[in-house]
Amino acid sequence: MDWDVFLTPYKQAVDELKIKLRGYREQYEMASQHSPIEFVTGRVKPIPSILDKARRKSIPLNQLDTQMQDLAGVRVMCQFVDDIKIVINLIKSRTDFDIVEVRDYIADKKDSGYRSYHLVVSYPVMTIAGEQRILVEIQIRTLAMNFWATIEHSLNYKYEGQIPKDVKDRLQRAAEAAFRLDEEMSQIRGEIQEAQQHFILKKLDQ
Ligand code: 0O2
Repeated sequence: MDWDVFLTPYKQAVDELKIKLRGYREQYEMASQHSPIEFVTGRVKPIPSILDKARRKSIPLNQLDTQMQDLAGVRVMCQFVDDIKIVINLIKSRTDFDIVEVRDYIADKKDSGYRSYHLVVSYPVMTIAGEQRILVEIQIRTLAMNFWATIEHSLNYKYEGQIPKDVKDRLQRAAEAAFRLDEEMSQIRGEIQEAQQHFILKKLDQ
């Protein structure tokens, strides 16, 4: 298997989607509006991780393109939980790719404590041989969700998937704290917006 050849369109898809999604942030900035997108990252899964996941999930290497949906991954970070819905709607309204699957781990968090909204999209990459459809997993999450997931991911790596019970318990508590942080921030934001509205109405009265 020539990995470079196989993964080249995946890299192209990640690069293009990063530019497209970052473009929204620029537009909100230009309009002096709050951007629901804080920042965007992306990666092509490293070959050792692909081989590892293929082994774990019994995916034949010749079926990676259809069976492994996150070979190409793009992550969108938001400040507030409400921003996630806005980003989902922006993505759903696009006409340059199709959504093929949705996994809502925010409404339905994983046992690990993981929260994030996943959209799998079929993205057309224009190759010299014509259009090639590439599956890309777009993960949308708040900064707090991302903080938790990043730490949990590195612990999983460190303990090779066998996180000790006491660390797991701590991670559960940390996940709850991250959830509460998101709630507190949403409330603070709501109060700020209310105060701003009040201020605008008062000015109009004058
Ligand atoms: P990496 O290193 O992030 O590239 P599965 O892999 O079985 O959990 P599936 O069906 O492949 O699930 O897709 P799903 O549920 O969309 O999850 C794939 C990706 O979501 C993972 O990629 C992680 O990025 C993220 N994710 C899912 N569950 C967890 C979790 O419990 N903790 C953290 N930190 N991230 C999670 P990979 O393949 O793990 O690899």
